[in-house]
Amino acid sequence: MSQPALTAVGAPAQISVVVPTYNERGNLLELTRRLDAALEGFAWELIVVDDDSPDGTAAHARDIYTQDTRVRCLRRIGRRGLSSACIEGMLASSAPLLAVMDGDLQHDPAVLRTMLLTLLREEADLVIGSRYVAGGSVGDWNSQRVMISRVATRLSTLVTHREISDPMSGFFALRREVLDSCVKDLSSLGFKILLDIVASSKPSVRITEVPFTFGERLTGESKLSTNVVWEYLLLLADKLVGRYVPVRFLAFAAIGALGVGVHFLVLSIAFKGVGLSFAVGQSAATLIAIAFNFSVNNLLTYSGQSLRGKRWLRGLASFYLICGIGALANIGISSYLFGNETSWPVAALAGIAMSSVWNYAVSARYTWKA
Ligand SMILES: Nc1nc2c(ncn2[C@@H]2O[C@H](COP(=O)(O)OP(=O)(O)O)[C@@H](O)[C@H]2O)c(=O)[nH]1
Ligand SMILES: [Mg+2]
Repeated sequence: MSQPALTAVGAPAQISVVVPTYNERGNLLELTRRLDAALEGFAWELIVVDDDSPDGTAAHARDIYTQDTRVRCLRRIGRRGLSSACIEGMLASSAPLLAVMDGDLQHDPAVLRTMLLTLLREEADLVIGSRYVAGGSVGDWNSQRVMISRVATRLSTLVTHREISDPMSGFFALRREVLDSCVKDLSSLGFKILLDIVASSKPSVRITEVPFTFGERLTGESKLSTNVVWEYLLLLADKLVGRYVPVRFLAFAAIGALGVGVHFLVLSIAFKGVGLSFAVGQSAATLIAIAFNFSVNNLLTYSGQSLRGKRWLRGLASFYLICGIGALANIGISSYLFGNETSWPVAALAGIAMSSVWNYAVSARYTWKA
């Protein structure tokens, strides 16, 4: 039986511009104005995805909505992460065309118009605003940042298998189908959402680049954190081997190996240096190594959801408990194997593997609630 049609209210958006924000209050109004001017003739909407910025960006976006209902806001609590913000913003849209750009006006809305026209002329499925094709530029970056960007671009071909001059760009537009066909394969780690999409999309997706010059930030400051390099490596690792082993587990295991180093350092200072008993030294080393592992995992493995303040203390307590049970399981399994004719190194390794997987899986669930 056919359903009665809904009464049409408002024109549907043809294009959703997704803008991830963290402390961009001072830039939003001007961004809206410039989009309005640049996208004249398009039915557009702006989806601001704000990670609960302390400067009140989300509340400001809602204020702008009262004057211009094309401006919407998705506010995320207790989360950080540019890629995941962009993905969730795009998933909150129903428009056939999507674009992603920064909220600080370093990406010129006039270039966005060119990108949309390219999509509408059916010349491509994904259009990248590139700083590295003829006519584009990074603006006034220092030589170190240019060098890092160049190395990262070179590395990216490991996962994209395509010649793209600027796969690290945060400025691009695409057809919804491109996102729909790869969204379940996205890593959503770190800052490089375009690279994630290109690496996950089919070779048949047509990609072109249009030049643009990276502008000056209007107000506020860059959030480019010290974690970018680490998060970039996690993304590459996830794209290369994530299908076989969770990349977070690899990070967790690598940090665990560093923890062994910390353990020996503390033990040798306490036992050999200060002259405490072995049992006391070993206990102190164990407690410190677990705290070290917790802190580093909290910063790196779980950088998008790092625990702070009271939640940090509660997390540390749960991590002690989990690792304690893991150690008992380790001793139990390895002793059992050793008692059943397994050679001692193999028995020991099996115990370590077992407790690592336990510590990772249970702390992911209870300590970081990943
Ligand atoms: N939602 C969200 N947006 C972010 C986060 N980090 C950065 N952004 C936004 O992403 C865009 C690019 O970040 P920006 O600091 O300008 O990086 P830069 O241009 O490379 O210096 C800006 O609009 C930021 O506000 C984050 O953790 N969450
Ligand atoms: Mg910026």
